[in-house]
Amino acid sequence: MVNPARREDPKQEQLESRRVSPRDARLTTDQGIRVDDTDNSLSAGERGPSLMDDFHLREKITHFDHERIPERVVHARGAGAYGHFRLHESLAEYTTAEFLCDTSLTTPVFVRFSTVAGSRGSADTVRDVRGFATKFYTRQGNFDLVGNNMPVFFIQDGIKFPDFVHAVKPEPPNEIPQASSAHDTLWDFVQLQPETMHMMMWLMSDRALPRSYAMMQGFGVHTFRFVNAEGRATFVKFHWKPRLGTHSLAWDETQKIAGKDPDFNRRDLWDRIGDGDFPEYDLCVQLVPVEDEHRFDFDLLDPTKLIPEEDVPVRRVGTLTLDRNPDNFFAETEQVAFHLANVVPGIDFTDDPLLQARLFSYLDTQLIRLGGPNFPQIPVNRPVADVHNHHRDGYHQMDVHQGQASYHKNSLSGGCPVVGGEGSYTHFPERVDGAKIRKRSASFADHYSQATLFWNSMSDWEKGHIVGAFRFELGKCDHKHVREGVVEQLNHVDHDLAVQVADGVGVEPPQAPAGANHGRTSPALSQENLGSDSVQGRKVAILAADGVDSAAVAAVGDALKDAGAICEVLAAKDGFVQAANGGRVEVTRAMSTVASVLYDAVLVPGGERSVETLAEDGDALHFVAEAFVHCKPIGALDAGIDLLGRAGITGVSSAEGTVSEGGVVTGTGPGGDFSAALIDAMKAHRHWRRQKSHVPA
Ligand code: HDD
Repeated sequence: MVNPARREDPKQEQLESRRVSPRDARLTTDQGIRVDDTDNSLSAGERGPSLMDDFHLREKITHFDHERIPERVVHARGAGAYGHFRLHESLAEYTTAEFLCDTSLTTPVFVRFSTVAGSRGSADTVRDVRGFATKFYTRQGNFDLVGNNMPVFFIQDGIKFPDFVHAVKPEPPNEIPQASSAHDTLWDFVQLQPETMHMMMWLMSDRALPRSYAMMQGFGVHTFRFVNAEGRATFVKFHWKPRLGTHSLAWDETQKIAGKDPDFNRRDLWDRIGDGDFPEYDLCVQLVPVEDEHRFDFDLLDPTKLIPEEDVPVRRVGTLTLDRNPDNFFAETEQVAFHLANVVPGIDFTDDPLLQARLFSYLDTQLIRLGGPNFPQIPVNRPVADVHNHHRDGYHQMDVHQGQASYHKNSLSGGCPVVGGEGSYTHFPERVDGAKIRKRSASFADHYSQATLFWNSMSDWEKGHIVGAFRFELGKCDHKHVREGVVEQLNHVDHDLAVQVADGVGVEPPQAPAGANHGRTSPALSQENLGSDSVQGRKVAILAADGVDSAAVAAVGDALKDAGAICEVLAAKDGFVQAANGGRVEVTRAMSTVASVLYDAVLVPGGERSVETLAEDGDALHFVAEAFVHCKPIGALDAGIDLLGRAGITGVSSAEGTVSEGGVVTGTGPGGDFSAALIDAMKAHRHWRRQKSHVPA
């Protein structure tokens, strides 16, 4: 479904000529010859051998044999979408990049979200960094912002990337564990490479468990360089801020979703776009004048550091809207090729050593993955800007280049294509001077201050989740010295953190802090401060059985839908349930096909017979109890309140009217009050302070 508000989209127009529909078509070979039978091979007699004459058989099998291409060495698992970017505030003072200067322009984009460690078929909800890669099809050529949902990285120098990736990927002897960092090699790497500590704090936080791709931030990570029309440079960090707020799943929940619906995030993105509930993000920049390059207590070129938003404000300059699902996963999402070196005039690199290695790696990897140098001609990768050069031939050349001369300079093609002129890319003439050395800059040496800043900035519940994550991951490590080594590193971040982790993983807690905690915080880092006022796209399960109060289902359901939520009625069987008033309530899904982990909130409407039936149903009781344990908003009306008690949830109010406490909303009668209170509870997304509950689920 395309956003009807969009008038023209040069990328979609370009793709249209490549789209192939089977409608009204006849089955043919690749040579266009109509096929009379595709179910039986050509054979000599009914039970005789197949014949080499059967070109259709041979072609069909051969193509099938060659269907697979290598998966990405990292970020293999992903989901993509098209959209557009609108600029609200011109950055012409800082950059000549046209799409960031002209507020009248709409730039088409393709975005691919991904996990990092798992294979193509791995589950979406693993603990991992999420990739957030955006290809802007600008009129000046493609600009790729290849970022993550965390603002820092594991290592400072790209030469360590293969080491890091080998450590985090499944272990060589048995290829276990899939898509998980909870194993010895990763933590062995971490304990010996303290520059990982800041990123490990992020990875152990809830940021690694996004509820939805529409509810996570994105970051360009590196410091890039803007260059304006006068040639003046400004350092820039790119951020994406989701309009729906930044929200996460519970760790226990993610593990269960990995079995119940391994495509959870992919499906969520697909459904949102299909339903017209388009994910939106603000593009934000942090700008640092070159004169201020050395004013920070860290190096701007160090990708394990962020610039606290309290130090350099984040300016919202434009909005990205994802509004079209791809037609074909392989053709588009699998074949899309991002490359950090795809920049347009006005955007340039810095000497960040991680960034520099990436400039090599992305082009290199596409050559093996996509099979040759012509991958930029694959439809999803093709710029909307004209492409003319003397690159020729190679596997799968799609263009038919005319003319005699494929070299520069030439007179035979009139000197074309002409080099240079207005709008050409000019590299920033940075002055460089130095001896060839292999040595990390002393300005990269502090590995702990920002890890401590992150820890200090967390709310109590976030700290609890981080400690739990470290305990889980280290608890999976067989080697005690690895666990000890990590605890020792954590003691440099924060003593209390190290003691709590040590306590959970059978390691002697450190006696004294390795250094004093600087006590600084950055409130912008805490998810406590990153909510939104919207319940758009949140999924609510309404539990029902025969005898349900259909008026309550309709009233609360309508209020939730008006607020943008999605309501699904769940019952023991598909079809419908008989309402208390004799009518019917349509069932969206049988409860056995779903689970509470696939919903954001639960509603138990009244109707005594319905509640009695649900109370006898283990699936229903577990549904409510589990939602409670995962700190989800729960609404219960009239007799429905009893079901909470039967599910082991104690201390629930049975007072008259609407009562909302800790995300549990009870009501007698589905008045406007109740719906409003439930929607308010849903805005908080989760009521994490509830987590000390002892409800068994
Ligand atoms: Fe990378 C893919 C993000 C460091 C080498 N990377 C890849 C993707 C994302 C990132 C989002 C998936 C793109 C897609 O959807 O197709 N990578 C990052 C970020 C990094 C980073 C934010 C640090 C700031 N990467 C990094 C380094 C190297 C690579 C240091 C190598 C020196 N990355 C690759 C790669 C991949 C890749 C091997 C695999 C598939 C691909 O490129 O197209 O070249």
